[in-house]
Amino acid sequence: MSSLQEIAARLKSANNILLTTHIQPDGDAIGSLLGLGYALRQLGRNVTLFSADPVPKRFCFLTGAELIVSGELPGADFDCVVTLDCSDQDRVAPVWEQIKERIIINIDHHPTNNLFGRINYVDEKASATGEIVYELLSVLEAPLDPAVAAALYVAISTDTGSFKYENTTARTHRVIAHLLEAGASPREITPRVFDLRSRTAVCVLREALNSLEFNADGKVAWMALTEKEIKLCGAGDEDLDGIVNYAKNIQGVDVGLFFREKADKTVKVGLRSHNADVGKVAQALGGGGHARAAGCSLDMKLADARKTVLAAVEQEVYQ
Ligand SMILES: [Mn+2]
Repeated sequence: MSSLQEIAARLKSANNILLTTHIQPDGDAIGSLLGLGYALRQLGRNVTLFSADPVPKRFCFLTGAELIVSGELPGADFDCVVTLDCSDQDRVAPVWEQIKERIIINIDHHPTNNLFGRINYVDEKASATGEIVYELLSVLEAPLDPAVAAALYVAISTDTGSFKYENTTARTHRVIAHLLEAGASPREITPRVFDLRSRTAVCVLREALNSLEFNADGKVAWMALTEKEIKLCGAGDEDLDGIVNYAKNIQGVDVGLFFREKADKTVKVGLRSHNADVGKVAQALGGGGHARAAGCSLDMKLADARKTVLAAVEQEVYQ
């Protein structure tokens, strides 16, 4: 494993740097990208920010979000590529062929990281990649201005579920304290990132709640949406984010499930739990994730997917 000092030295000597992150970027992906991007620009480095998928709307208010290039990788000759929050090559699949020969600096916090970079810095104890970027900036002696602070605040607050998940540590709060001192404003950020919902998202949530059912003596709650229902609401991926938590957070429920029929007729399943190891269940069904947050895709009819997953989950719950 490399050190942040080594990474800082590389970044200071590189001429043309590409910063990129994973497909379907989340708050940690975008926040880390912007935070490191600005700081390197302030240090006079030539930096390109790239995300294969567009920046989700709720992060577009962040200063510099419009500078993130998405879609096609601009054909410049990068001598250094930094991947942020990516556990393996698949997470940067759309550009992997174009970047694989470059010096890749892999900065991440996923325990499953396969160290695909030439230089790897993976800190499993960090709540978010944004927390590592914060440390890298202090090694780089980059100034923390309000824009950098806001970007890193978004990275850390989203990956910790607003400081509620078990990855939240004392170090997380110390970093956040510095970000607030540097000008990050929860009052500006929270409504945009966490609270605001599009009408489409609320419409599709209503449909999902309408489908709510319980199994295993109320220990399992599940919701399901057909492709037709999703289409009628005009909902996209972003609108379906977090719906599964409404099932999980009902009193007496240990496991919440959300089944979603895709256009290709496969069924995407989100699994969340308080105690049961749903990661194990998802893995047995060809998916993956963490013990209390996992997912899988099943190539079967919605009703069959429901039966299959419910049977596996019930076995886990009654263990
Ligand atoms: Mn992350």
